[in-house]
Order: sequence, then C-alpha cells, then structure tokens
Amino acid sequence: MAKTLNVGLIGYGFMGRTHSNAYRKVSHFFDVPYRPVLKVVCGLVEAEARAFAERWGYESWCTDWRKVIDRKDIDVVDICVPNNVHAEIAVAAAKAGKMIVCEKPLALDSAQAAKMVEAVEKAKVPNIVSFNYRRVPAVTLAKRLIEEGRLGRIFHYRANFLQDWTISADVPQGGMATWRLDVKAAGSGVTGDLLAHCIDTATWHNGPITRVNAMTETFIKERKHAETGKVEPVGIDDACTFFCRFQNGSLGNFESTRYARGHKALYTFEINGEKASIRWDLHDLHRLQWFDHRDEGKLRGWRSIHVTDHGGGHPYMDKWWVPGLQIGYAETFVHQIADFLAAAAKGEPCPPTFRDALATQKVCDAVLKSAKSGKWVEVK
Ligand code: SOE
Repeated sequence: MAKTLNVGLIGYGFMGRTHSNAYRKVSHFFDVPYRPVLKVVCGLVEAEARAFAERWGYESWCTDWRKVIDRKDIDVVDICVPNNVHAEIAVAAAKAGKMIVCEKPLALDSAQAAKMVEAVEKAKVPNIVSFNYRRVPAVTLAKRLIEEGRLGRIFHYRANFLQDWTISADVPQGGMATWRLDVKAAGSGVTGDLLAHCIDTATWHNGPITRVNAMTETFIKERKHAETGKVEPVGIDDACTFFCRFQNGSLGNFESTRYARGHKALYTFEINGEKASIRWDLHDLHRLQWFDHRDEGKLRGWRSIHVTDHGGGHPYMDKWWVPGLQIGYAETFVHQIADFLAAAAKGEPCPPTFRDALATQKVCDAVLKSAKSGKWVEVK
C-alpha cells in the first residue's frame, strides 16, 4: 500500500494547474510508492486560491507561502510562482526538510541557482526542476536511441522554440498573467523561458555545452506595467539565437522568439549523426522522425515512428491506453511526478535535479553575456 505524500502547492497559475493535474492522475496510472494528497494551495489572492482549492480538491488554501513550509504535515513543496521567488521559497523548503518540485528556469541567474543547489544538497532533500519536455515519450525515446549509439558520432544539434504571443505593443509587462515580460520577475525573456527547455533537452541528449555565441533583440522597447500602470523600459530578450559547441565536438544552433507570427509553441529539434538522424516537433509530439543511413538504399528515407507502442518498448506508453492511442502535454508532468516519487522512495536523484538545472542556467547566463558583448563566451 502506497504511503501518502502531502503536497503543498505554491502558485495557482498555468503551471499550478499542470502540476495539480499530475498529482491527481499519477497514482491512477503509475505504480508509485506514494499517493499524493492535495493538502494546501497558496497564492496571492485569497479568493483565487480558494477557488483553485475547490476546483482541484485541495483541502485548504492560504496566501503566505511561509505557512506552507511551516506545516509539519507537508512532505513536498511544489513551486509554481514567478522565477524571482523560486530561490527564497526553495531554500526555506530545503531547510525545513521538504521534498521540492520547482518550475523552470530554476532561478533568475546561476549565482542564485548555485545557492539553491547548496541548500538542497546540504539538506539532502529530493529535488527536481520541471523541464517537462524530457518526458514526452518520443523525446525520451530519442535519448535511448542516442545512448544505444544508433546515431554514431553526433555532428549537429539544432533546436527552435517559437511563439508569437507578445507581438502586440499592447501586451503589458508584469502582473499575474504577463510576469514573463518583466525582467525583475522573469530574469530574462525567451532565453530563460523557452531556450532553457531546449538547452535542458539538448544537454541531456548530447552532453555539456562548452562555448556560446549569441544574439538577442528586444523588439518592443517599452510596455505598460500591469501593476504600476506606468510605461516602463522592457528588460527582457524577445528573441535569441545562439551557436554553440558541445563537449563531444558537435555544433549547436538554437533559436527562440515570441515574434514568429503563426507559431504558438513550436518546439522542434533535429540531431544529425554519422549513421542516423532524429527530428521531433512538439506540434506532433507523439511522433519521432528517424532516418537511418544503414537502411537498404531503395527503401532509405525518413520514417515517422508513432511512439505509442507498448510492445515496441516506447517509454511510458504501457501505463496509458492501448497501443496507437495518444497522450499529450499534460501527461509529461504526470511522468515527471511518477519518476520523482519512484526515485525519492529509493533515495536516488531524479533528473533534472537542481544541480542539472544549474548547468542549464549557466548556459543561459553565458548566452545573455555573449549577446551583450558580441563575443564567444565559455560556459563555466
Ligand atoms: C510561455 O509561454 C510558456 O508557457 C513557458 O513558460 C513554458 O515553459 C513552455 O512550455 C510553453 O511556453
């Protein structure tokens, strides 16, 4: 019989919903060692916290995150608030001995992230950062194929994350819905919000990034602040592209923007190896495109693998429906919680840990530094 695991969720926005849904579903589909119980949700506006608690089935709600940490009955603190508050909450939660799930990016910058790593490692508490796309079955399958050496030597890794939701100058910065545009709350723009996902997946697939050369642009220079009502300078990067070198000698090419008209969340990557190539697209997330040069010449070509087959050993899929039926974005968070709970019960780390996310943060810092100087920057 699984032990209960009392969850304290901090933040009831978009990410609070994805995580709540995962806690609700996980023990229905996975044989997890803990059964999550939604104990308390915390957020700034009491009426909204209460409404969220009622909708998702949290037993209680509050407006002060410290109360969640002070509660002896809370086992896991789940941080779904803007990036500028992650560090303070995570360090306090670690000191209180809580397990921690934290939204991405881990912090505003790598100096802050390093303090968070120190806190969780000192307290020896299980920790994970929510780079959820690793746990799309097709993305996990790509990792397995690379590990099995099927691509041979890797030459190129390229990734894009394209959106278009901030093109209008009327979109404000700051506040509950648009804090991602406020540099004080977010730390950076697309680099921390979108490229961090690509960097996490890329370094998981292809190893560390050692040097970067980047270019950023802020297309709309001033926006009204949703909280102050004043028109203020925009401090985030609206778009960022960078080249890089990986430690294994391969070349990387990354692009992210919120100004790609027509694209809502187009995350794609392509990996070219000596023997084979892989391509993946978030809009068709259950498919992995595979080209194998070793195939017989007349049949050689890109094949589209529908990553939904149990017998084929497609990651996670045996826990869902019958072969051929799909899952989606929401389930990546269920996989994340299932893996996290399994690892915690065994006393093992569950990647991406805070330490893994610190490595991603260091690449983001190097990218932003390079964009400022126009020079290559080493990733420390
Ligand atoms: C921003 O629009 C955002 O929601 C990111 O914050 C998420 O991490 C990404 O998955 C989708 O886009």
